[in-house]
Amino acid sequence: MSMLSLSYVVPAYNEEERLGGSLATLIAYSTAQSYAVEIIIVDDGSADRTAEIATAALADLPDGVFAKLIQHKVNRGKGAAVRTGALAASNDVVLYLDADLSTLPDQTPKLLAALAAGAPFGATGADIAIGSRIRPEGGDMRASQPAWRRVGGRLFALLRRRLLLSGIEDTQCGFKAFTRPAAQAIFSRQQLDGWAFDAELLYLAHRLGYSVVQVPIEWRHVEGSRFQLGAGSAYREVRDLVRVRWLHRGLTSGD
Ligand SMILES: Nc1nc2c(ncn2[C@@H]2O[C@H](COP(=O)(O)OP(=O)(O)O)[C@@H](O)[C@H]2O)c(=O)[nH]1
Ligand SMILES: [Mg+2]
Repeated sequence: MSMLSLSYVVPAYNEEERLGGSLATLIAYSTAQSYAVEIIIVDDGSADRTAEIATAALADLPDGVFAKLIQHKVNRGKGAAVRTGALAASNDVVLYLDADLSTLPDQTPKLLAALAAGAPFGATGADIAIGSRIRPEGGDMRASQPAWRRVGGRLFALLRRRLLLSGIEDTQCGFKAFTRPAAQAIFSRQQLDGWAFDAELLYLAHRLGYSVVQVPIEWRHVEGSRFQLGAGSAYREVRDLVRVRWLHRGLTSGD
């Protein structure tokens, strides 16, 4: 594929403080690339001025950069927002990233280089390239996390490895790229709306026979997390993980 085009999907929930600067950075990065870029912001039923800020940031786009804002009427969760954006994306590669730019857009070429669609960047033929925050060559995210998240993260990873996927170190990194066919096949089957959706996507990829490459990326801890883990939401994540296999029990790679 010679003319690559890329769709970024940015889930945003109550991001009025972080989104404006992030979009300016993303647009500036995008306009400096040789390929066309589409930015899809999904406002997930925010109660603040997220949509207004997105609209302002998108008002005057440079050539070669396209954007749209999609709004959920009510808050449905990061998984739902990413699904909405990915299914609305129209370019060759779909890449989602966090609104706080924990992973900066300058990490994009690392994922593109790993994808079949990234031929100009040196194809190795993967269908999906996922950022990994804990590879020795990249940064290690764990040290910068508060203690309660390290413990929660370890429990989640333990469960996830036993229940779903053992070969992937960091399923939860919010920086993942899909070729268009893989994105269509996987996001159309995704059922989880919460934080566990990343693990579900990778499980679907595995079951559908898509190749996944883990790519070490740089990551920074950004304050102002929207991630709240009360007992109720912790229960939901664990229940979701347990449900993934069952939800997709009928699936084979021929589907
Ligand atoms: N759609 C949606 N996105 C969310 C929700 N909570 C957080 N996000 C988004 O998910 C991404 C990561 O959130 P963030 O608060 O930075 O998480 P953390 O850095 O992992 O603690 C950001 O783009 C958020 O706007 C939610 O309930 N719904
Ligand atoms: Mg963050």
